[in-house]
Amino acid sequence: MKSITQLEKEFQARIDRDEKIEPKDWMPEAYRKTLIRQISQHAHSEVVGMLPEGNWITRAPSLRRKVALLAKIQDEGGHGLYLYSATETLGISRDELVEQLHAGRAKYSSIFNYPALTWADMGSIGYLVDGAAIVNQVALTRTSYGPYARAMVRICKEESFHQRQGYEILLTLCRGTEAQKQMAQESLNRWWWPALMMFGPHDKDSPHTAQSMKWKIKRKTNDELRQYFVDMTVPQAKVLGLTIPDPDLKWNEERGHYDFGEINWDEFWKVVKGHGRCNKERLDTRRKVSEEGAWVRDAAVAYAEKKAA
Ligand code: FAQ
Repeated sequence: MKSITQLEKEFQARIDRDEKIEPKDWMPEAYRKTLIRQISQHAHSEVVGMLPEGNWITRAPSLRRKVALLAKIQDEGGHGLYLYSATETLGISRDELVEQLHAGRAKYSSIFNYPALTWADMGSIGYLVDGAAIVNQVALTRTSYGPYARAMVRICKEESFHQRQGYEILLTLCRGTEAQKQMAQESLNRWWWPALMMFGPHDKDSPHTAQSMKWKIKRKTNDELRQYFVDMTVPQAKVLGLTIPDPDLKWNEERGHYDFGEINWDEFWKVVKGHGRCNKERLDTRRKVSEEGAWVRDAAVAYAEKKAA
C-alpha cells in the first residue's frame, strides 16, 4: 500500500502535468476541504446575489428591461445549482451546505451586502459585478478540479451576456438626460470599490492563495485578477463618459497597467464578518424563502419516491 506522502507526491505530479482531478480520484483531505469551501462560497454568492437585483424586477422601466433582468436573475440561480452539484461530488450534501449558509457559518461574496438603490444599479451590477465575476471565473475554467472547471465554462458564457446587458443599461442612461447621466455616475461611485473588493485580500494577506495556486485550484492570484479587471474596465468607463471614483487612478507606462488607490480594508473585513449594510437582511431573506419553499421540495421528493417505488 502506498504511503500518504507517496500519494501526495503523485497527486501533485498530476496537477503539475495539468491533469484534471475527478471526484473518484485520490486527493489530499485539505484539497477536498479547500474546494468545498471555495465552491460552496461561490454557490452561495450566486444565490444570495439574486437578491439585490430581484428587488428591481417590479420596477424595471420597460417590458424589455424586465424580461432581460428576470432572465439574468434566473441564470444566477442556475449557476448556484451547478455549483452546489459540483460541491456535492466532494462528499457533502446540498442540505448541509445550505444549512451552513443559513446558520451564518459559510461565507458568500461581500458585494451582495450592498443595497441596490436606483435603476442605474442594475447597470453597475452587470457592468462591474458580473464583469469582476467573469475575470475571476475565466481563470477558474482552468481550475484543477474537473466538475468545477466544467461548471465554469457554462457559467462564463452566461455571465458575458449579463455584463453586456448591464453595460448597455449604463450606456442608455449616459446618452440620456443630465439627470440620468448623474444617476449612472452616482451608482458607479457606490459600486466601484466594493467591486474591487470581490477579488479578496492582497496576496500577502491571503491565507489560502499560495496553496491554492500550487494545487491549481486558483490559476491567478487575487491581486493579478484585480489588476486585470481595472485595466479592462477603465477604458469601458471612458466610453460611457463616466469618472472612476479614484483620484490615484492613472496609466503607468512603465508597468503597462493602471495604478490605482488602496481599498478600504476595514470596510472589507467588516462586511466579510457579517456587519455590512445588508448582511442581516440577506440572510433573513434566504432563511424565509427556504422555509416558505419547503413544501415544494417535500412534494418533489414525495413524487420522486412514489415514481421510483
Ligand atoms: N467576500 O485567502 P483568501 C457571482 C474570504 S461572483 C467574502 O483570498 P480564497 C456572480 C475567503 O473566503 C462572486 N469573503 O481566500 C454574480 C477567506 O475566508 P475563509 C462569487 C471573502 O478562497 C454576479 C478569507 O476571506 N465568486 O456570484 C472575499 O483563496 C452578479 C481569506 O481570503 C466566487 O466566489 C469576498 N470578496 O480567495 C451573481 C469566485 N474575499 O473561507 C449575482 C470563486 C475573500 O478562510 C449577480 N472564489 N474572502 O473563512 C474565489 O475565487 C476565491 O474564493 C476568492 C477568495 C478570490 C473569492
